[in-house]
Order: sequence, then structure tokens, then C-alpha cells
Amino acid sequence: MSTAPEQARWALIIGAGRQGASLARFYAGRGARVVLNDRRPARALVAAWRNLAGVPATWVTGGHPAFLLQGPQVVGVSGGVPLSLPLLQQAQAQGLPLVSDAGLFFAVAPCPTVGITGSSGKTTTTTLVGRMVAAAAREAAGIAYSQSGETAPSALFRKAWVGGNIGNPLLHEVPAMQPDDVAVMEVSSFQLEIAHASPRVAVVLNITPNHLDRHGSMDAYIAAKARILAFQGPDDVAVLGWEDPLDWGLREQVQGRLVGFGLTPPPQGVTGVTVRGGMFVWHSPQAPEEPLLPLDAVALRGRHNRLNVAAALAVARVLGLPPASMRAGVEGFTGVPHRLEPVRVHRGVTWYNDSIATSPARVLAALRAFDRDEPLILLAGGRDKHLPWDAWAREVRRRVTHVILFGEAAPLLKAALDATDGDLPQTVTVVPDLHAAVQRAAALAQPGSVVLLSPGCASYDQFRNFEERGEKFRQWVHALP
Ligand code: UMA
Repeated sequence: MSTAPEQARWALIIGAGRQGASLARFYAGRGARVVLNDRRPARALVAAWRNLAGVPATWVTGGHPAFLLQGPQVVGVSGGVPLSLPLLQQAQAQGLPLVSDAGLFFAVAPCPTVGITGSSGKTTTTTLVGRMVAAAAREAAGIAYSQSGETAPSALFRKAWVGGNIGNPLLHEVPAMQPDDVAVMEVSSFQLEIAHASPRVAVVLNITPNHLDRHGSMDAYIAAKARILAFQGPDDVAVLGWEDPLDWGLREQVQGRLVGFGLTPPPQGVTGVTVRGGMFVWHSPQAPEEPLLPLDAVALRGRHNRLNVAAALAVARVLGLPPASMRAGVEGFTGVPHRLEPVRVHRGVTWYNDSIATSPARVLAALRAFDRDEPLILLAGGRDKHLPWDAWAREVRRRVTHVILFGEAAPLLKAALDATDGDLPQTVTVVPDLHAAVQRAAALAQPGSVVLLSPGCASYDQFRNFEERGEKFRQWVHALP
């Protein structure tokens, strides 16, 4: 019989990023032999190496040589490493299990786990659930996870662990976790693609085209997302949105209990969170509706954010949190950095940083968060991820007054606009980079305008990641005279 991945005595880990480091700590902590491999040369990995000082591991850098496959019982793969890598293809051909930090975490966590995935809204929803759980723990409300969704007021609930794709992997924190904690994890399709375990509560927020450069097709991308449900049992819960046809289509694959969410009335017979009379409510076909939270407690802009709140409330209700903790988690929450983040009001112009929007679908959600009478200047571009741009072009033609295109994808986006009919934008400008785009926007903006960086593309043509792009944007906006 083959060893369970978490029991492996020799682990090869590909990618010395945050997920790779967490995998290395996890296996080393269990006494396994760890080989950490990265394509970058040693001199580029000094920070990673320092960070792992004291963790016994053999480092192999500057490539992915085939000899690495002689000996390991498992291959841990960091999110940024594509499965098309020849070494990983060879590992699979040899029958070696590939694991992600998230899959391992769901397999070994000693406490109830919530996994949140989707094409957009993951970070906001994960943060919201984390805040709600933390509020419940703070109040020592004595609430425990309960499989039936009923409140168990006598049990004590200690601490919320929040992490995953949001930035800090949770895997290496497992030894510090206790059974009466709750772990809330943002999970990407890259982590799910090779996950071998599911969370107790699995949330799929929505599914729109994203990462097709990596997954190859929409079907493969949906299959990766659906894997969050694949290893659930009959006592587990799947939270799906009924407004998104691809998301709702996954209900065929639910193994345990289905809980829905949406702002429209729920489909016949479905239990979940919806909106009625200005309130988020828990709707169940068998019982009177329970009020959870007034809609106006939500400070976040946009319908997509109200959907994120509905999903977070569904999780909170499944966990048995009281409405007071739900409210405490939502109130005062104005969003996470780089997601429709207000940066500055300067000369009557409001600047927003939505650098996280690395797909056209996310840009549509951002555009729809603004009132129709707000003149919009959109900054878009970066590195394309082989995504369809026609819906984006139609919405930009309907909604945006000036569009400024930058980076590698600028000609592609311009061609998409040229191929679409409509009155707007008044101007379409192509500039080399984001700095030039900020300068151009400042020149075009009038008092009352909104300038929105919502690139629709990855950042890698000019930045390390979307965070760096957002930080530079903030810096350049604050430097405007
Ligand atoms: N590498 C190789 N060989 C390769 C490719 C990469 O050795 O063929 C090495 C690189 O040289 C580098 C390391 O792998 O040293 C990078 O690994 P990584 O990109 O997985 O970086 P991490 O720091 O581990 O970041 C990952 C997630 N990155 C990706 O999934 C691409 C982060 O999500 C996540 O926050 C972090 O782990 C903690 O869990 C970022 C992201 O863009 C934010 N995620 C995508 C998204 O949200 O859309 C999925």
C-alpha cells in the first residue's frame, strides 16, 4: 500500500516561495527528509534561504534536474509552478503523488476547516469570515462548529486562523492549532488542481474565465475549482452561489449538504442566504426566515461585494456564529488593499486601486460598482492570460469615458475595443507603462471624475506581482502635484 502524502519520509518540494517554504517546514517538522528545489539560482534565493534558516533541507537551485526524482515519496508543488513542468510530468509518470500546501492542510488540520475559492472575491470573503469568527472568539461566545448547522452554545471556540492564497500559508502552523479553533483558507485553482483532501466547509464564490494560460481550457479550470468538493464526506457542507450558472452547476458534485447564497430569491427547496426587505436572511424551506444582518451594514461598494457578504454569512451560519458576530465582522470593514481600494481624493478626482483585477471579469465587477453618472477613467493592461476580451470591450464602450492602456497587452485590448461598437470612450490612449498611465489620467481628469486602476491582466510584464503594481500606483497617485 502506498504511503499517505502527509506520512512521507522524503519530500521533494518545487518552488521556494511562500507555499514551498510552508511545505518544507511542515515535512521537516515531521522529521521527513526535505529537498527544496527552485529554478532560480542560489543568489536570487538568499531571502528565502534566510527565512528557512534552521529548517533542515537540502537545496537544489538553478533548474529542475531529473535526478531529484530518485528517492522522494511525495512532491510538494508551490502555486506558481505549472504542472506542465517536465520534472512534474515525469514525477506523475513515475506514480509519485503531487500535493499542494492546501490539500495537505485539509488532510491534517486538527480543527474544522473552511476553504474559499472562486474567480473573484476570495480574499474579501475569506477576510470577512475570519473577522466574523474572530469576533465570535473574542466575545467568547462559546460557539462550536456543528455539522447540522445548529448552534452549540455550550462549546468553547478559541481562535480563527486565516490564510492560504491570501498570503500566508497555514500548513506549517498546524502544530499550534487546536480542535476548538477554526481555519479559514483562501484557495486558488493552482492549489486545488492537485489537492487530495477537501475542507469541511467548501465555498465556491463564482466561476468566470481566469488563468486559462495555465489551465489550458475553461473545462480544466472548472475541474480544478470543483476539486474543492471532491473529497468531502456526507457530513460536510458545500456553499455555492445560485446566481452564477457555472458555480451553481457544481451542485451536481456536492457530496454532503448544499447551502446556497444569492441576492435574488433562492431556487425552490434551497437553504441559504438571500436578501429580503433590506436584510440578509437565512432562508430554509422548512422554517421561518432568520434575519442575519441589515444590507446597509455593508460599507463595501458594488453588488459583487454584497454577494461576497452573503457567502460569508452563509459560512458563518453553517459554523453556528451568532448574528452579533456576523455584524461585528462586517461593520467597519471597508475592504482589503488592492481591491477597489480608495487611494486619494485629489483636486476633486477620486483614485481607486483595483490591482487585484487580473481578469476581464473582475474589471466588469469593478466598473459596475460605480454609479452611471460618475465619469470613469479606466487604466488597463499588463500581461494577458489568454482570456476573452469581448464582454470587457462592450462594457468599456458603455461605461468608461476615457481608457488608458499600458503594458504588453495594450495592443490586444485596443484591438478588442476597435472590434466593438459603442459611443464611448471619448479617448483611447496607449502608453508604455503604468506610471505614464497615471500621468495621462491626471491630465484628463476633471473634478468629479473617478480614476480606476483595474488592469484585467497579470502584472508580471512590469512588476513582481499585483501587490507591487498596486503599491507603485498608490505611490505615484500620492506624488501627483
Ligand atoms: N518556480 C520554480 N519553477 C517554476 C516556476 C516557479 O522553481 O517553473 C519558483 C520561483 O522561482 C519562485 C517560486 O517558485 O521561487 C514561486 O512560487 P509561487 O509563485 O507559488 O510563490 P509563493 O510565494 O509560494 O506564492 C504562492 C501564491 N502564488 C501563486 O499561486 C502563483 C500566492 O498567490 C499566495 O499568496 C502564496 O503562495 C501564499 O499562499 C498569489 C497569486 O497570484 C497572490 N495567486 C493566484 C491568484 O490569486 O489568482 C493563484
